[in-house]
Amino acid sequence: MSDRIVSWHDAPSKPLYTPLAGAVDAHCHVFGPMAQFPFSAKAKYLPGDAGPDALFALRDHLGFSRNVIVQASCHGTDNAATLDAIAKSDGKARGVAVVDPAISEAELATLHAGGIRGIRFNFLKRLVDDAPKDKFLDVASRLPEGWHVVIYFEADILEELRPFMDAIPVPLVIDHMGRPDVTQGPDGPDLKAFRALLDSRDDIWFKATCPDRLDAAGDPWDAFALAVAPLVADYRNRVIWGTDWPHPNMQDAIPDDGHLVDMIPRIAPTIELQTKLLVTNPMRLYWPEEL
Ligand code: 0GY
Repeated sequence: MSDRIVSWHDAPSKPLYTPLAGAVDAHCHVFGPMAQFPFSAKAKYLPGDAGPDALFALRDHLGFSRNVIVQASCHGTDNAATLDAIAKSDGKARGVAVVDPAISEAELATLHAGGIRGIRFNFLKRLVDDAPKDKFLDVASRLPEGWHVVIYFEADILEELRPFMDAIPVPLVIDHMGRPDVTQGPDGPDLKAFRALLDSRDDIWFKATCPDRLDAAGDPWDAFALAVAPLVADYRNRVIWGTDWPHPNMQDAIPDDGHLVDMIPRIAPTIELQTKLLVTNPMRLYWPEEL
């Protein structure tokens, strides 16, 4: 690794769509700043600094009220940067940590006090060296009350992961719908398999996120809109949305975050769907005590 990667748009447009009051950007990250929070020695990419000030400025620019900050792989299992951003958010951010599965109950309680409400298991080989299922299951059985597990995987290993996911005793949230090939359309094999997963348990949630990663045709990501809108409608009580800013490791086709926000009414065309996607559902997962 040499140069630090700047993976985000330097001047995102103002979206045409105005998010509802109380809307949550439920999938975003912070990087560093490196001088204060060095990246992991195992990081697969070395990003530029994208700290809490920039994240909160984007939140306000796009018209969101809150953030859920997901620990990115470049920070390994040291959640200090994520916790620092949550602490600086004035109660407007909570987070998802990545932990060493041997973490103690006391350390988990400290993360809870810092605003963490879930842990993330990342199965992308390009991002992490190993993903030990037995150890993941152990820590998943020891989480503080009300927490969930976020899982990031690609569509080709969904079936292989089914027994592992079945064994997780807390709610699951699937990043980017398990990265389906959206060009197959809403009834294609990848989304069919994903629907079968959702139908297997009523506590599996998902993020209707990342047209920029899933639709190679690019902005305005029509294939994504076509494939994902029916999923949002059919599973409206367990879907959330996020920008994915600062778009880890994106080097080509860096998305305009304003255009990402304009995807929302295309996948959630009614006020009811938008309220669930942006407000009620993320609040149920991350701020349930406020409902
Ligand atoms: C995402 C996607 C990616 C990266 C990470 O933790 C990470 O580094 O999540 C990716 O490269 O696909 O959701 O942020």
